[in-house]
Amino acid sequence: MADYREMWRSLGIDLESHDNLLDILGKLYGDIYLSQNKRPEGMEYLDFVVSEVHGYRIKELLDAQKVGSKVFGTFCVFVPEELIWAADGICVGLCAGAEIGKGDAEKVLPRSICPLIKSFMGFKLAHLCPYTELCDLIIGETTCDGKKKAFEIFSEFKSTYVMETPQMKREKDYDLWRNEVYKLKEKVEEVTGKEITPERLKSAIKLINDRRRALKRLNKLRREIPVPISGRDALLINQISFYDDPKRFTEKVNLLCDELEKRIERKEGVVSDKTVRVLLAGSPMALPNWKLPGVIESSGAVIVDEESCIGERNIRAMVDESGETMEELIDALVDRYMQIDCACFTPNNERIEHIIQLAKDFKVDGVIHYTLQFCDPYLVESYKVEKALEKEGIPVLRIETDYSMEDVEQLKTRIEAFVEVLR
Ligand code: BJ8
Repeated sequence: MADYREMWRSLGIDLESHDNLLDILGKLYGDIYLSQNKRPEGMEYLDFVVSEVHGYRIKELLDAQKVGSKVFGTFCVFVPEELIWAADGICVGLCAGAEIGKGDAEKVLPRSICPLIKSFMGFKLAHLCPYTELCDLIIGETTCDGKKKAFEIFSEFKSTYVMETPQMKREKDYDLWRNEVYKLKEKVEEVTGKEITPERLKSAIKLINDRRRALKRLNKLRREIPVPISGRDALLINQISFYDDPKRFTEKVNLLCDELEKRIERKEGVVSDKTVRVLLAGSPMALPNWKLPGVIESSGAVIVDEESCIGERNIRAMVDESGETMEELIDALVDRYMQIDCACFTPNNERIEHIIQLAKDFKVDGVIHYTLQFCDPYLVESYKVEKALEKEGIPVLRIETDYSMEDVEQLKTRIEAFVEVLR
């Protein structure tokens, strides 16, 4: 990696702690990713992106800012990023998947709050995320109570705008959300100084739909037996989709899919066709949260799909591209985003239907339902998920964990036992 220390210093990054962070991440990546056998060649690009996660991409974003672009950071797939790209802005999904700056975060947040929230606060307070530092605006949302309240505190340290997300899907909730989408459009126009015209919005919708199409294509290939790519690699690709340049990323994922299709023709899997197949469902796995996938795939199973926001939930629905007027295009965004089946909604039966459908489509032997500690929406919903899966005769294992490595051995014991039963 080139020497980026001057660039990080200019962003106010705590260089010493940052060096430690990169060392730890490098080692973790080596253990979980580079140790895998039969990885597709197309993963080289993803390895490069990860190795330059705080380098090359940050430089690209700073260069874009120098010529007038604005960068927006988000923490939820509910933010309609098409509006940002339509104003020549750049949207980055910020990392919140590591136990970073925990001590700093716990000075302003309760200890018993979800690790994802603690992580985004910790990254900011410990000055360890160049993305957060360079963002012109952070867009938060009122999805769960923890996040909603945490953004009040976060906004003391970084310019933050919060969207109100509905909790139900009635007519009046659609109206509320439509209103919020229009308000975000105005906010983005104010920050960027660019007018979002129907033409620009239409082309931004196509840009992001293309990325979703490529990820959908990748996911579909994972239905094959033997599966041509590991769950760890597929998760990584989904994680990177949140911050890489969308056009370049889409091209690379499509190239990878070409390679995987050839593997499938040759019946060449990343693991044998006898390997236990699992669906991983539940709370999102933000970068660099690789703990559980690492444990599962070193316990004799392969993850063939993720029912999560860093996976299916983010790519399932497309935005209708046929609209011409601003009203039609905004309505298309509203309809698409209201199809998200986050556990923050009540009722949320469609999520349970989706999980059952995915379990069948991906021919899984069992489901691992994963929840982050203190994530009430997914923890509470796991009861209904488990009941529905049992009714279908699909074995399920419920796991609740955080970002620390302390429970790895315990997780391994439970998962190995589950895999043994499935086998
Ligand atoms: S659309 S899942 S990305 S809110 S912060 S709910 S882990 S307690 S992130 Fe999410 Fe949007 Fe929904 Fe997806 Fe739980 Fe933590 Fe809340 Fe969380």
